Amino acid sequence: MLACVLDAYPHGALLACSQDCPNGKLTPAKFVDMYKMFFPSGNAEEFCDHVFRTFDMDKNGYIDFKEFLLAIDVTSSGTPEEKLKWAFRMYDVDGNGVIDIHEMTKIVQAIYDMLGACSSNRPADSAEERAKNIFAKMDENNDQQLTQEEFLKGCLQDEELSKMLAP
Ligand SMILES: [Ca+2]
Ligand SMILES: [Ca+2]
Ligand SMILES: [Ca+2]
Repeated sequence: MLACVLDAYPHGALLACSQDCPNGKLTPAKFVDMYKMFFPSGNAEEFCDHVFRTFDMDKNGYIDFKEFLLAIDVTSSGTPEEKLKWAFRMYDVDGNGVIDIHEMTKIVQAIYDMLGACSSNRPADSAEERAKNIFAKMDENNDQQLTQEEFLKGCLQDEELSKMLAP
């Protein structure tokens, strides 16, 4: 369901960056603009925040050229495992090294919002149900937290999950 999202990402970012960011710095506002070109009918802002946070490695508020290249590299030619590690960082909203159910729900909701009116892409279950299902599948030791290991293992074992979380 998300294949189009990350497919669109590298090319769109490249475009936005070369045209609008002569100083090589991609700001959150530019980033959202770029996403809106691909998802005009949905609300992409929240999802963009999460993607931006993931790519802004040094947390200085913009994506510089080096971060940008790294992002392009991972999203276009990274191994499944590398992509999943990036996805894990996106889902781990507070950066404490584990994903809890609230973080999972938040991201899934943001993805749903972005897909918006694009109803053919939008699954029938709610974001909360979806997040719970993902969690149940991945949380091996039932401690209500997903470690990077559980996340990677869960995705690599389940193609459908993998496609949804890190297309
Ligand atoms: Ca940065
Ligand atoms: Ca966390
Ligand atoms: Ca766990």
